[in-house]
Amino acid sequence: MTKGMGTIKLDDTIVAVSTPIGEGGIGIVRLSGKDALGIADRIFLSKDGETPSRFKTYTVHYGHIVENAQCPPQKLAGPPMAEIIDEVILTVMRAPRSYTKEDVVEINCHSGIVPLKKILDLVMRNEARLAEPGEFTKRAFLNGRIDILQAESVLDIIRAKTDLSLKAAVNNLGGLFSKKIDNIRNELVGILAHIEATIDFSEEDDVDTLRKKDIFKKLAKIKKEIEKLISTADEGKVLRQGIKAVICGSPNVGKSSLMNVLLNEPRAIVTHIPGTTRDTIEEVVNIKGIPVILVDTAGISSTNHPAEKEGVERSHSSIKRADLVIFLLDYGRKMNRHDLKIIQNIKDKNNTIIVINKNDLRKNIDIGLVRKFFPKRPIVYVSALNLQGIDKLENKIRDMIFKGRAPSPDFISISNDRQLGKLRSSLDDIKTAVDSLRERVSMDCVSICVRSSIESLGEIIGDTVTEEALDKIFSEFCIGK
Ligand SMILES: Nc1nc2c(ncn2[C@@H]2O[C@H](COP(=O)(O)OP(=O)(O)OP(=O)(O)O)[C@@H](O)[C@H]2O)c(=O)[nH]1
Ligand SMILES: [Mg+2]
Repeated sequence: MTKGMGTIKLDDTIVAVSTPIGEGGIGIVRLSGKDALGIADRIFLSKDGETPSRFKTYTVHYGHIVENAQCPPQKLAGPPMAEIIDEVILTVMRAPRSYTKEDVVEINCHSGIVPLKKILDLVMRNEARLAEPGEFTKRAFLNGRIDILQAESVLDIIRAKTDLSLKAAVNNLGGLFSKKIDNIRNELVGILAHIEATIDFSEEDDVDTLRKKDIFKKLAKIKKEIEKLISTADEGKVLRQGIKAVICGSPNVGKSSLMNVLLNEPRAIVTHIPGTTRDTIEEVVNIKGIPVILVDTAGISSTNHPAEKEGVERSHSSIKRADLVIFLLDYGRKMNRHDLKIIQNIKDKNNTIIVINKNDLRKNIDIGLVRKFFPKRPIVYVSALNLQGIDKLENKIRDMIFKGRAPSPDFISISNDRQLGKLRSSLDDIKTAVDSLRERVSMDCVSICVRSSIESLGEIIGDTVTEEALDKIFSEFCIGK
C-alpha cells in the first residue's frame, strides 16, 4: 500500500478520550474528521452564542456540552430541554493545520469516569466512530504530515523514562533520523543511475572500469553509513527499555547502602549484621539519563539458613541475567573466600564494574590482587556512608553502557526492531552489491541489489508500507493518541 491510498477509510469522524480515564483535573475528548465541527455544533452550547463551525481555527471557547444543543438556549427552562452534561472548554483546529491534518475538536471537560463516558457516548450517538488505538497518529501519517519513523517516535516520547530517552525520541520526531535515511536513499538513487549507465555503455572498456571504481567507492561509503546507524540500535534500546544493573558482593560490604545512595532514598534495610538482605530488591533509577533497573541482592556466602540460602540462589540468577554487574568489595578488609567465590562467577562477564566501598576506613584490601583478577575492568572507590565517589561511579556506568561515546545533542538512534530489520536488509543488499562488483559479476546483479536496498530504506520511513505493517505499528499505541 502507498500512503494515503488503500482500503483504510479516512472519510469518517473518529472520537476518543485522549487522557487517562479516572479522576483528575481535566479530561479531553478528541474528535477528528470532516464532521468534527458539525458534531460539535449539535452538542455544544457556547457562552458567546456562536456555533463551533463558525469558530476560527486555534480558538478556545467556554460553554456546555448538552443533549439537544440545537434547541434555542432560551428554552433551557422548558421542554424540549437541552440537558447539560458538563461545563467545558472547546478548542477547534481546522484542517490542514492540526494533529491529523483533518478538522479536530478537543473538548476539555472535568475528568471523571461519568462525564467522560457521557460525552463520549453523546458524540458517538452523533455519528462519530470510536477511534482505534493510535488512529489519530495513523491519520497524521496517512494524510502525509509525518512519516512512519516520526509516528513511532510519538510512542517513544510517551514512553520515555528519562530526559535522555525523551531527547532521542524528540530528535526522531523532528525528522533527524528520517532525513538521514532519505539522504542515504537519494545517494543510492544517484548511484543506481550510474550503474544503469554502465550497463548501457559496457562496450567502452576504459570508461566502464572508471565508472565501476567510482560506484564501488560510493557504495563502500554508504555501507559504512548504514553500519553506523545500525550501531545506534543498542543505545536506542538502552534509552527505551533501560538496563538491569545488579549490585553483588559478600555479606556486609554495603550493597544495600549503595543501592539507597543511588536511589536517593532509604529503600533497602541496612544493618551492621551480615545477611540483612535476603530477597532481591528492584527499583528504577535515572543514572545520567539512562533508565537503570537497579537490583540489590543478598550477600553471597556459604550459609545453611534456608532463607539466606534461597537469597544467595536468587543473587546468582540475577547476576546471570544482568546487563551490568556492580561488584562490591570492602576497602577496610582483606578479600575473603566469599569474595573469591563471587570473582570466579563473574570473572568472564564483560560488563562488570569493581566498586571498592568503605574507602573512609583504613585500607586493608590488596588492590594488586583485585587488579590481577580484573586486569581490564574499571575500579571505582566510593564511600556509601560519606557519599564519596558516587558521581564518578555514575559516570563510569554511563561510559560503559555507551562505550565511552556520550550521545551528542542531535544524536539519533534506532528505536525498534522493525527499523533495525529494514536497515539490516538494506545493508545486506549493499554488501552483496559490493561483493558482486569486486567479483565482476554482471552489473544487472549490482543494480538489483541497490534497488532492493533503496526499497528497504523506503519502508523504514513508510513511503512503501503494507497495511499489515501499519496495523502492527499502531496497535501498540493507546486509544486517543
Ligand atoms: N564505614 C563505612 N561503613 C559502611 C559504608 N557503607 C555501608 N557501611 C556499613 O556497612 C554495614 C552493612 O551495610 P549494608 O548496606 O547493609 O551491607 P550489605 O552488603 O547490603 O549487607 P547484606 O545485605 O547483609 O549482604 C552497615 O553497618 C553500614 O552502615 C561505607 O561506605 N563506610
Ligand atoms: Mg543488604
